[in-house]
Amino acid sequence: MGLFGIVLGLIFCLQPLSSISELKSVHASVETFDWLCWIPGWSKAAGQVMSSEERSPDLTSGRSMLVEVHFSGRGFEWFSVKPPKPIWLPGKARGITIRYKVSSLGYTIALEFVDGWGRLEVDGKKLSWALPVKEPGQWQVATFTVPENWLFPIAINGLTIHNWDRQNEPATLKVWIDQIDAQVDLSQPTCKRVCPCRGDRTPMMSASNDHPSRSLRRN
Ligand SMILES: [Ca+2]
Repeated sequence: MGLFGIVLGLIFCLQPLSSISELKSVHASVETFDWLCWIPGWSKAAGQVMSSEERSPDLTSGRSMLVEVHFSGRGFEWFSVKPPKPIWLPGKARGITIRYKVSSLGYTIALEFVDGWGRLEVDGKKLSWALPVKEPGQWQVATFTVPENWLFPIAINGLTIHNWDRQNEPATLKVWIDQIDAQVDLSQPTCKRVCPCRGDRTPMMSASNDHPSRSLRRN
């Protein structure tokens, strides 16, 4: 179990049962990119991942992850990066907030998820969210509202960048990604499923996130 899970476990253990139901909304920083970058996955485009000194302007310290993708201009290509392990979000994830900057318009940058049954797609639809890019070269902060009908808990499983709309254009795209936050609902029924004090084993419990940069704060 990673720091994230341990802290959550302590919160659950220290809460009297009568007050657990009041602990409904928790806001957590689940990935800062201050200490490590994600790892390249199965990709058709060439590219690399590196740590960058740049950071989102709403943060006062730390680094970001820079993904550089080289599209050849010879058809559909993609580049994927993944965290060392899926980042499981306990309870019901309500919102995922991410900071990012993209060097050019016209490309798809999608945050990928996996659901409680380990599925990457349901009914032919990928569990993903395409980051809205308004202006190239500008940091943005956007929040994804997680669909109510997903099977929880869910995990953040990576990022895929592709050139569907610019398949014939050779180009290098740079994407900076900074801190990801999650808003999760830990109401009573879900707490019963994940509370480590009771020895329950759930997907959240079995998937650790040993990331030293993860921190937790309660609203
Ligand atoms: Ca950072």
